[in-house]
Amino acid sequence: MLTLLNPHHGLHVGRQEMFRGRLVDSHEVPARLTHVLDELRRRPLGEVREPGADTAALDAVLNTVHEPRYLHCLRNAWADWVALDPANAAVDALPSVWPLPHRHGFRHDREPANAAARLGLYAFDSGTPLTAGSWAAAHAGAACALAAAQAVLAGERSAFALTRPPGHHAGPGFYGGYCFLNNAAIAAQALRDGGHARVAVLDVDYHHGNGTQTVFYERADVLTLSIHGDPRTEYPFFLGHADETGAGAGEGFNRNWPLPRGTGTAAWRAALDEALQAASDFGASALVVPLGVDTFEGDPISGFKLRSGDYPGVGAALASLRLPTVFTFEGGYAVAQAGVNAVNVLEGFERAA
Ligand code: SP5
Ligand code: ZN
Repeated sequence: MLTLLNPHHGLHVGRQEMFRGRLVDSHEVPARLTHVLDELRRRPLGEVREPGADTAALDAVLNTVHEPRYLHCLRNAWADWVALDPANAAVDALPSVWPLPHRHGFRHDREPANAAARLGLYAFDSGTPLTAGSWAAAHAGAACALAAAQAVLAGERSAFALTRPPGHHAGPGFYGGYCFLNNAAIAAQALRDGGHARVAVLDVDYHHGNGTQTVFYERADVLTLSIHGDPRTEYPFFLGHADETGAGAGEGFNRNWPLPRGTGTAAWRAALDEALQAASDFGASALVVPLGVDTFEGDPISGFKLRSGDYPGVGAALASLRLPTVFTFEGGYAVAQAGVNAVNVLEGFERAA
């Protein structure tokens, strides 16, 4: 399996995230990725390459998945944050005021001139620190996702976008959940643009892939599937229920498997089998897997009970679809085990492929 490595991931270093009235240390740290890379060097699965610059293609796919004003805000967010007050350079940018939906009367069509307030228009939580290098890291990560899709379009059976910050919580015009640009949606869109008529996204991260669901919710050409902690008790709380099945032309092209905290391997694998069947019934000709390993029993912020030894079987099950497949690296906060767990999935996929 070809790996597309984000050489600039380390430019995004969140210091703190807001959690229950306190700023706590960021969970989404650079070492998550370096552990995966170290494990890939111990158990090589193929070439590890940095993506070349395909600026025009990247701009095109970014502008399809995300709104221009959102991209503009993100690109300039750090400079604007520091311009607001030079002292801001010493702290991460976090929002603290939000416009609730229109039914509450707030407007979303005007961007505040105040850079801190502006973040509230685009961020849906206060747990996603935006730092000096966040845009550079996320943008280079999107290039990895695009390059992974392009490699698959050129004939690779599979490719792995090894990048952070992660992406599956980011939507057309919003960031959150440690995510800024939706790498999985970018890969899926690139596969569509490259000629795959039907693309399935099967999200196995512990958290609901709300961003990806929202990007494709009214579309019939990309089936979005997510297995995750039940949003009644688990982040991101406000999306991810089983009755979200798509809208308009996309009706019937979204499915969710919310599972209770404490879910173990057997029940999780049963949901995976249903999701694989859905992808197969859909007639997908390509697959994108937002690969979070925060389903691991030792994850500090999650509640499923998968063990390291379960992950090769997860990879083998994904390979059973026999589709060209792009993996994007998403969550997984048991940092020291993230490498073993992620590479277990990929190696299990490779062996069964
Ligand atoms: C990509 C991804 O997995 N994003 C997950 C974002 C979860 N953010 C909310 C985390 C809540 C953190 N709880 C802190 C517990 C401190 N002991
Ligand atoms: Zn997650």
